[in-house]
Amino acid sequence: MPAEKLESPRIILRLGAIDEDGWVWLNGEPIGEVIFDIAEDPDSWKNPLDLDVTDKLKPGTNTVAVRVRDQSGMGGLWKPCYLIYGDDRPNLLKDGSFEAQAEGWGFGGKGEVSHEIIDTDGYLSDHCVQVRVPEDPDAHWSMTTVVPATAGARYAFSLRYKTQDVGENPKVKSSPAIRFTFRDEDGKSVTDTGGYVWSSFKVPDTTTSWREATTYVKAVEGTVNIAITMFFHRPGTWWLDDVSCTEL
Ligand SMILES: [Ca+2]
Ligand SMILES: [Ca+2]
Repeated sequence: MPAEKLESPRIILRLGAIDEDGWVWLNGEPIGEVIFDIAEDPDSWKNPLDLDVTDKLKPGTNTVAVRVRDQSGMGGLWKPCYLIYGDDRPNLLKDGSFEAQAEGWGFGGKGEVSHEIIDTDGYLSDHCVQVRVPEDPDAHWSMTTVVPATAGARYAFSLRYKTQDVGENPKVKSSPAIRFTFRDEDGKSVTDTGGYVWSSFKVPDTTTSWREATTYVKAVEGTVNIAITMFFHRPGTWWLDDVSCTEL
């Protein structure tokens, strides 16, 4: 822990996901726990546990201890863990909150899809995007944005979402799918294949509250920016908010 980083106004220790129960200590002091409760939160085993460690870290080496108890299926601490520094890691997206009416986004799609920026029921805010995808295997919705990036750096791309009556698309199983294009100054792809890197989220048909999904990418050699496109092929109603891309 470099001493200057301790001056950050807020420091969060993010434990990627604990499957299922977990207890966490920092330098021997208990700082948090998560107890899996299927009625309370059936997804806690795959979601991040964020612990505020502002004023709890010291310069130099700090020791984090995590005890995990698994009682069903696979278990463990199984997603990347890292520190998030207050304002040091700004969202690279121009407007991922949609409070500025989706500045910096390009919208697209095929078929009778529709979207609107609604001013009710955003995630901890007013605005979010509401998307409707019809029952049509050829229809889809897409949203694209571009973020500046540094070759070799790792990035977390995350969003909040809700769904209602989302069904299957017989042609496209992995949806929503996220496409990353690492580009040079001319906008050309710089991956070995000259193509894309794909990721996807497994999302329930209907959610009762906002959920979070996160994926990670590493910018390849020669990257100047990353074009990020989200594709929604599954029919139904989607709400999206607080889309972010941060350098880790
Ligand atoms: Ca388990
Ligand atoms: Ca919002």
